[in-house]
Amino acid sequence: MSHADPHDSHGHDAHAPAAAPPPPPASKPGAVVVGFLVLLTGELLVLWQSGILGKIPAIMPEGISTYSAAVDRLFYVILGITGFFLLLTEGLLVYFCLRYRAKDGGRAVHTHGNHKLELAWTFVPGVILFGLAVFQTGVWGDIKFQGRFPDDKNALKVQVLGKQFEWHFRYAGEDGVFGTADDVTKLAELHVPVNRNVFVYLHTIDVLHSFWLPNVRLKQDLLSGQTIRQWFNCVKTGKFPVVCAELCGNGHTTMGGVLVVESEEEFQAWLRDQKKEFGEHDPLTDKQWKFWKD
Ligand SMILES: [Cu+2]
Repeated sequence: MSHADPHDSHGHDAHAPAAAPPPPPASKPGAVVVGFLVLLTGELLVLWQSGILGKIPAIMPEGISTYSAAVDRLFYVILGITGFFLLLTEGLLVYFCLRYRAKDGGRAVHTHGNHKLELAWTFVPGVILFGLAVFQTGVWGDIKFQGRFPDDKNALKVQVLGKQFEWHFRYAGEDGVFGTADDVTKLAELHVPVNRNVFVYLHTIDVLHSFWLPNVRLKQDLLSGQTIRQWFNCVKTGKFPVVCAELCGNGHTTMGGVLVVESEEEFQAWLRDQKKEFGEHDPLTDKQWKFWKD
C-alpha cells in the first residue's frame, strides 16, 4: 500500500502527501498479564468465598457406597482435564481480547483460518474424549452392566415405584415373594441394612422420573413400561436424601425421601414394625403394584 493511494487519505486533499498512518502502539504484555492475573484472582476469590477451594475433596456429597470412591476419582480426573482446558481457553480468550483490541490505525485482516490448527483442536479433544470413554468403562460397568452385578442370593430386594410426586418402596416380607399379604410398603422412606447388597427394581406408573441417591452415587431414569434393576451396597449408616432428578411436573421439587442405612438388626426390627401397620402407609392400590407379580 503506497502513501500516494488517494483512498487512504480519508477526505484529506488527495494531492497533498498523505501522512503515514501512526505506527500501532506497542503492545503491553505486562498490562495484559496483570489484567489476566486480576481476573484470575477475582475468580479464585469467588471460589474461595463459595467454600469450594477450602474443601475440594467435598465438592461431592459424602460417599457411602462400595463404589462411591471410584465414581469420585473419575469425577476429579475429568474435572481436572476439563478444568485445565477451561482455564487455558478462557485465558487465551481474555489475552486475545486485550492483545488485539481496537487501536488507532489498526487494520482488519481477513483470514481463511488455519487448517493445521483446526485439525489439532478437533483431533486432540477427540483423542482425550475417546480416552476418557474407555477409561471410565470399568467403573460404569461395575455399577450399570447387569452381567456384572453381584451374584448374591442374600441381597435385599426392594421395589421402587415412582409416581407424581412420590417415591414408594415395597419389601417382600418373610416369604421373600412380592405381591403376597406380608409385603411391606412405605412412602418416601427407603430402609436398607449396611454392608449388604441391595437390588432396587425401578418402575414408574406415569411419567419419566430419575431415582437418585446422591451419597450412593447412583442415578437411574425410570422408563414407562419397564422395570429396571440397579444395585448398591452402603458401607456407612445414617440418613441420606432420596431425590427425583428428572423434571417430572409441577411437584417435581417435592418428590423426595430419605434413605435410612442401619444395622441388620435395626433393619429387621423396623421391617417387623412396619408389618404390623401394613396397609396404612401406602395409598397405592394392589392394582398399581400388580405388574410386578411373577
Ligand atoms: Cu419425579
